[in-house]
Amino acid sequence: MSDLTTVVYVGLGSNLDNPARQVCRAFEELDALPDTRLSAHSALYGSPPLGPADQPDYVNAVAQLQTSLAPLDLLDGLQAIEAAHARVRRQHWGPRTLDLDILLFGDRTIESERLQVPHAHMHTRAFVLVPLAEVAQDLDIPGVGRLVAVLQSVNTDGLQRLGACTDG
Ligand code: ROI
Repeated sequence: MSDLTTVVYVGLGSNLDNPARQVCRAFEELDALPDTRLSAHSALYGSPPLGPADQPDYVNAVAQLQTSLAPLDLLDGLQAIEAAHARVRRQHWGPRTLDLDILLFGDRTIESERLQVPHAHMHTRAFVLVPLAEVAQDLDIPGVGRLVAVLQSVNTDGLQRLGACTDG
């Protein structure tokens, strides 16, 4: 295995089928991806749905990975984990069993059909930025600015720190 050189941040979200368990299992599954290790993760956060309000609240978190995978290979791995969790058909902006989004891939900017990095909406979403700040205090979001500055401008109403994963 080559050096795990790139630091990647992944946003996790779930609002179906015991969301906290979905997210906690996903931490372990991320750590088990080839050429990849989970180096840190945030606490779990409860957050009201962005988008249609007639869906359950979400559990959100952020994982920090070290990987030697190429971006699209990592994306394939994340999509395989999502598929393994998905028992419910997804609607656009509707409820989901597990969403895994690549937020940042080292300091790279990526614009391809399958992948946009930095994630297009990350800098407006408290449920991404607040857990991200737990695992990356002093980060620069390419094209956006410093995480600590961006954090000042987002509305954190309703975001609730739920704490760590528990066994079981
Ligand atoms: N809302 C919240 N609070 N958390 C999410 O992870 C989330 N994910 C989504 C949409 C439907 C936009 N809303 C969300 O994909």
